[in-house]
Amino acid sequence: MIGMVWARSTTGVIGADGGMPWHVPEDLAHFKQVTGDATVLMGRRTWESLPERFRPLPGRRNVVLTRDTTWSAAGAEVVHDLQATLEGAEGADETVWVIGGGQVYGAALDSADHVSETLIDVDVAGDTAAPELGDDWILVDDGPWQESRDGGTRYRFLEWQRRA
Ligand code: VY7
Repeated sequence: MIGMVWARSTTGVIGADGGMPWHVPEDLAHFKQVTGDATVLMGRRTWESLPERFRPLPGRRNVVLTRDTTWSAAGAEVVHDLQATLEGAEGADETVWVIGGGQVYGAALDSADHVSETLIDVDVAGDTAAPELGDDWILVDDGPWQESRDGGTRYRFLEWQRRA
């Protein structure tokens, strides 16, 4: 299974200045639960965006995509070929969660069969967007709007699956 997990504003923004421009701790807990003990695949910029004490993301195999053949980081398994990595995982019946960012979501979209989306009800400026899910994506679960205990920002969880 190749899944993608992201949080985006209702206006489509997933990132600004190397971070996520809102504060919703419930989303971080959701992200941790969704990714479980699976492999997480991220771009090098997303790796750099994680707070240092959470790198690598604990309990998960952390795979980092970069074109830079000199790049390395403790706890990161470096790959340079996204398609080969995803095909290898599918062949091995391994679950991979693509966790960002914008470039990697775009490149992995056609290989993914599941998207776990958090909608954040904010209108913020950003420099990174989530890809559009086309007609071949079906909403299989939509949670209610909830209010964050920390600041009251509204958010909801959606689950999408690619039509078989
Ligand atoms: C943000 C963090 C940011 C600030 C402080 C802690 C959804 C997210 C991602 C990726 C959130 C982040 C964290 C939270 C998760 C913890 C580690 C610390 C863990 C995504 N819906 N939300 N993300 N972390 N792809 N999709 O990068 O993270 O999982 O252990």
